[in-house]
Amino acid sequence: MKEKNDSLEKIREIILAHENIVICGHTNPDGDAIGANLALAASLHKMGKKVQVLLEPFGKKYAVIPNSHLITEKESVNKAELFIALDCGDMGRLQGIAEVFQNASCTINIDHHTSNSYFGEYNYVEEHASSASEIVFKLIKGHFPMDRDIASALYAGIIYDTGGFRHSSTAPFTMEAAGELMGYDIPFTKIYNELFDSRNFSELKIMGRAFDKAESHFDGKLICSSITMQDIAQCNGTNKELDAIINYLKGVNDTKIACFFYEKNEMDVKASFRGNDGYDVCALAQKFGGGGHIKAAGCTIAAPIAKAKEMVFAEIEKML
Ligand SMILES: [Mn+2]
Repeated sequence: MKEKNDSLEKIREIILAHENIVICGHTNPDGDAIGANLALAASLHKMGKKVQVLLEPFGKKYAVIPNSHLITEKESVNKAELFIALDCGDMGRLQGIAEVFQNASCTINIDHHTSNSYFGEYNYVEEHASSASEIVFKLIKGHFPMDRDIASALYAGIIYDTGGFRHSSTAPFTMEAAGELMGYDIPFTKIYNELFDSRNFSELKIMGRAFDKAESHFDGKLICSSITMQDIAQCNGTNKELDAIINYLKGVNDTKIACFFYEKNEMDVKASFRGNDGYDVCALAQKFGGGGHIKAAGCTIAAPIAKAKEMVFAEIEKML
């Protein structure tokens, strides 16, 4: 039931035909959303386009991704000539400005989420692509400007979404792209270390708390943990410091599915899921109005943590 993609040539043609462009990554952006959006923005900026890139505030480790000065406050964007959604599975992830998207003269949706709803006027969705950054590499390579900073951003996005070339989405083309990007003399060791091996002290403390609270269910097939607003406050941290936890939960021997819950506010709990081979956590997330990839997905549930866990566990029990 997937809809048809437009060609990359068509996408380039549409971009070239517009001068004022808004580019928007998904809410609570990760390394790929930031890398892909800043790379495309910088490339279009270099071509002389007027570009506004929308990314919500992100953790300190992503400061290694260049060109964040191109980011605009979303409050200042109320109309768009061309609106490009990049690394967003659906309009609900457009940072609450779906209305600006819908009112834009022209829209493009470039993404790699399995659950993508083909919500653009023009769409390029490659669910097997390792990252949105890999797609941006394909889009601009040989056609739009590339330089060391753009290459650094794309490399950061690719390694982030592949977990450092580990996940099954890593393909020969992913390595070719990364190899070509390295040719721009990018600080690849620094990028890797910043994204995967550096953290604030508060993040370390929150991780410790999450590991201490980890629970094993269904004979160890499900590993789960949760963090409350109180936990975050007691560790002097923020909810931008929780990204790494889920991957450690997934790494426990014999785990089939890992879940991590945190309190976003008094009303909502954010749930993240990781699945090992044979377990489709995108389908799980979609049951709660979320989405993502087959092996990595998430959703927001309007319930206290205990209730959200109960609802999610009931669905997981059916999957195991
Ligand atoms: Mn992505």
